[in-house]
Amino acid sequence: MKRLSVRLFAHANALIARRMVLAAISAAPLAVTAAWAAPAPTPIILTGADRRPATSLNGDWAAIVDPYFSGLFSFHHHEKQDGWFMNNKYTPGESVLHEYDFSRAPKLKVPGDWNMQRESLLYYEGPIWYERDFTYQPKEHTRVFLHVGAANYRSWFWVNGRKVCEHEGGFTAINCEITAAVHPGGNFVVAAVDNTRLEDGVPGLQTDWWNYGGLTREVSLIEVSEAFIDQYDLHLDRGEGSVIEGWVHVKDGQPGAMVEVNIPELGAKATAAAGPDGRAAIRLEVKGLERWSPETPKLYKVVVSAGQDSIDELMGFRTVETRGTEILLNGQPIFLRGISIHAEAPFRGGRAYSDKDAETLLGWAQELGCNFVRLAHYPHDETMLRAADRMGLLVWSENPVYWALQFDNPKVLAKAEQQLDEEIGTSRNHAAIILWSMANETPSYEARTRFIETEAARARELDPTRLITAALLVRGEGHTKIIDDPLGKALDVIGFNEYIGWYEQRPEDADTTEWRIAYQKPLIVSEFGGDAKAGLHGGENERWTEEYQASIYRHQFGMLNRIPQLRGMSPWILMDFHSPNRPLAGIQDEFNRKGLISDQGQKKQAFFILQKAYLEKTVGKPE
Ligand code: GCB
Repeated sequence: MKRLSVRLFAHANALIARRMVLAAISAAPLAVTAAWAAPAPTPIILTGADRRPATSLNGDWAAIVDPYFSGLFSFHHHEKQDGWFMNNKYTPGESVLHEYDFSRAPKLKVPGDWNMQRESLLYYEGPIWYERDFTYQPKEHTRVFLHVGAANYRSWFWVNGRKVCEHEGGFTAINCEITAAVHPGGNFVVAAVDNTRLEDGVPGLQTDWWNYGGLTREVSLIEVSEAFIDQYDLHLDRGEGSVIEGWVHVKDGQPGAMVEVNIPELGAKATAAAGPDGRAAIRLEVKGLERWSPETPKLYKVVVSAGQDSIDELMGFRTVETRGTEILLNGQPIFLRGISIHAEAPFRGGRAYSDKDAETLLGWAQELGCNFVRLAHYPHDETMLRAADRMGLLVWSENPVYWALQFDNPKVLAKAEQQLDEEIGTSRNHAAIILWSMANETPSYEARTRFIETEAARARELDPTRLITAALLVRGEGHTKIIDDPLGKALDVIGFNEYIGWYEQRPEDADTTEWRIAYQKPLIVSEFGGDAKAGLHGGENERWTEEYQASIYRHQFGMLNRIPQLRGMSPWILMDFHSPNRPLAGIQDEFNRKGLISDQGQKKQAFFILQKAYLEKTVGKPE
């Protein structure tokens, strides 16, 4: 205690908090150690978390780089979480953790990946400890959650020395209840985030994007009442078109708890009682509804309430379905003029997380003439989905089942399903999302097919109102390409990636390529393209030039127009993005250069080629 009192902490409040923990340690050292190391409850899924009043914990967090993860695993037994932090907790100056003193540690910004913040962390793959102080006044009958927009890839959280949760998966939100861990005044939160790639991870070891680590999205505290609305689903009924239906789930409510959904602008209100499972079925007759569409992205204020709890949502209502080889939006055939987008921040690089990032990326997509974006290759930030709702861009949302996973490992399936549950559970009320994509370019064999069929069935069960897709690989050589991956059976819409003119053949080979497609279903070409360094000019036959990339695009359109069931496209990709797989010095410099726009916002020739085709509607089926 004496030594603690002479140490300087950033905030006096935090000092008090730590003293209290210290006092507890001296009183009952074993009990506190257990609280620090004990398995923590799993995080919950919160729909509309960003619509709740929140206290931001963004900003500077103290950060300690711990490449051997000694803080979590001791040198005696690596299988057990009993490392330095576990055994001693974070008690600067008072434990054997003399070296691990957050008050002296440099800072990292949250939200933000660590790779782009410090040169020495550019290639870092491993654990980093984060710490931040906060003040809090607990309120009666109020529960509080630590909300983390995303932490890549595994993460562990403690509040005032009590472990509050663990999570795996780098692109979905984490909500840890911390009600029992906080106290009045100064508190502190410690997070360990580890971006080590795992053989049994989702994604696995290989990806064509940078493995950005850290607390990459916003962190906040969210307060709710004792019984609260954790998830809800409201959507326009496909059949009648004048009924909004769905459900609201009340967590820890009394049986029969009353739920209300109110859309003031439509004068529509419904009340329903929650069943024994906490779920209340909702049905609202609506008159004069203006449907959400890319042309009219109308959003309504929707108030969802139960007892003391209430959320103000902003939602659009539309239907999406297939009929034969058509995709129908609000009952009308639509062609998806799209572009693929990574969650890479324009200009500054690194992970995108802000409204401004979303508006820049989606603004470029609109300028290109898009009505559709493929948000590859993992669930994007909530801000991106809100922006898509607002701006009227249809969305393909994707889970990170990418390339080779351990498809025969049931643990991997469980991880993929958990991420799918989180993706659908948090973003199911965005009118913009029309497609859930199960996978990208996975090799066709039995275990893979079973794995993704299982996922697809789960997605359908969770959300029967949207279409299920995946980006498939194409078979065939020369001028006949074949799409017959058995996974196609499980999909509503077939996506496929092809790189004619880049990884194979010449751009002009597209002119004479024919497609054989085993499924009478709508088709989306979910990727095509090639690399070009912005500002590098030369002949059409010179690889890496803007002219070569433009030529790939030009030759694609005729071929695509000869595929009668083509219902959309999302070429690869809107903007150049960091990838360690792209080392070519002077050209790629660790960027995948297939962007139509450079990472610094320079538009390449291909941007204007695609823009013209989209604006003049010379590619795709007339709607
Ligand atoms: C693909 C992948 C995408 C890559 C792209 C490329 O097929 O789906 O993640 O970045 O090709 O540039 O090779």
